[in-house]
Amino acid sequence: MILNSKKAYKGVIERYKKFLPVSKKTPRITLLEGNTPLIYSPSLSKRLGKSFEVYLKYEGLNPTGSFKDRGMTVAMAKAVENKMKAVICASTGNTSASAAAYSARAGMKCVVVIPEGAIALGKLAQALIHNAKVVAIKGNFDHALDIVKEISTNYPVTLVNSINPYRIEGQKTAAFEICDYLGCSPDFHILPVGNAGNITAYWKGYKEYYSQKKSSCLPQMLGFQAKGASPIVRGKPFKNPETLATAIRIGNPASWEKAVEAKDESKGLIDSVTDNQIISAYKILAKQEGVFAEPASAASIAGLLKLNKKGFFKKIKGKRTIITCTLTGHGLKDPQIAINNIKRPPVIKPSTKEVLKVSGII
Ligand code: AN7
Repeated sequence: MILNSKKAYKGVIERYKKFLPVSKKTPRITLLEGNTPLIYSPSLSKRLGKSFEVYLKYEGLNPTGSFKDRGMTVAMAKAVENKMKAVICASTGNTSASAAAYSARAGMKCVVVIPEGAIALGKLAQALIHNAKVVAIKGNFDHALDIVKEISTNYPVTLVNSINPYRIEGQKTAAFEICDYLGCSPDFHILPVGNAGNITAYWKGYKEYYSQKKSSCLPQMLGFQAKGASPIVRGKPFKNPETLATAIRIGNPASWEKAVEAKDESKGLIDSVTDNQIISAYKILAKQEGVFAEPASAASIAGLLKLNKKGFFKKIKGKRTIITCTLTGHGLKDPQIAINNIKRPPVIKPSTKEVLKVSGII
């Protein structure tokens, strides 16, 4: 590192190396991911009631705009350490953006296989500009994952989907950050579930911190799938998953069993939310909190609101209840969804009077 200030933030590998499968020899392939803010949410806290505190873990502020960077830094560092020359992944978008950026950083060849027409524009732009070899298939994410698994088994290419254990290792650092920030673990942790790597990673992180006595309790894990792509809730794979939250349009999650384990061990739940509930939460976040997260991320908030309506969160006398919600990706990833869900601005004559009239200043 050129700038060698002791105090400078150096990314998740360096910060949490004691908890990660790395050594001094492991190269720090980093874009300074992690260290994302845990933002207190006044309006959501108010909705739940007096003794409740809701916090947003805003992962959209990672270098490529999603939580994937935490896992990718470790997966890429290990691929370089193991002298690999190429990586491959299937993706609903964010994994490909992250893999492409970290590959560029590492000087690694990167191949990404995506479902044609089902990737948000920002994510596709990222994969392309970082010079990944992008291949679109006439099929969905699940087909793409089958293909890359087969290729990585038979050819000298490292798979960087979350089946790669280093991805989970890196992603668990988000749970560490939350405990470090709060000084304890939250009572509930809510997050979207797609391929189910992240819920697996958070639960692993919370458990490790607890067993190392870095936190004194464990949260209940509450995962939310999109209704049209909710295989874990239904108990069987979806052949044709459908949701406007394309990031979690997954019919047969790779970490299915681990997600169920996280739910059971933590006495939590995995439930689903409709696209309408997702969009409603997406707008609440943007309008009332000033936080722009992509639709899949808003599934956390849609889940929070759904459970709150049902009276799930019980007030405990003399105790505050802390709920953390992961916002997995930035809203700018999918500008089209935003445009589709707002009123277009009026186009008027270039006159001061007209602007004053239309803008409601007078
Ligand atoms: C914004 O990029 O699967 O349950 O290929 O991009 O760990 O899969 C993305 C998943 C949630 C679900 N929110 O996380 C991919 C991909 C956003 C995401 C998820 C994804 P997992």
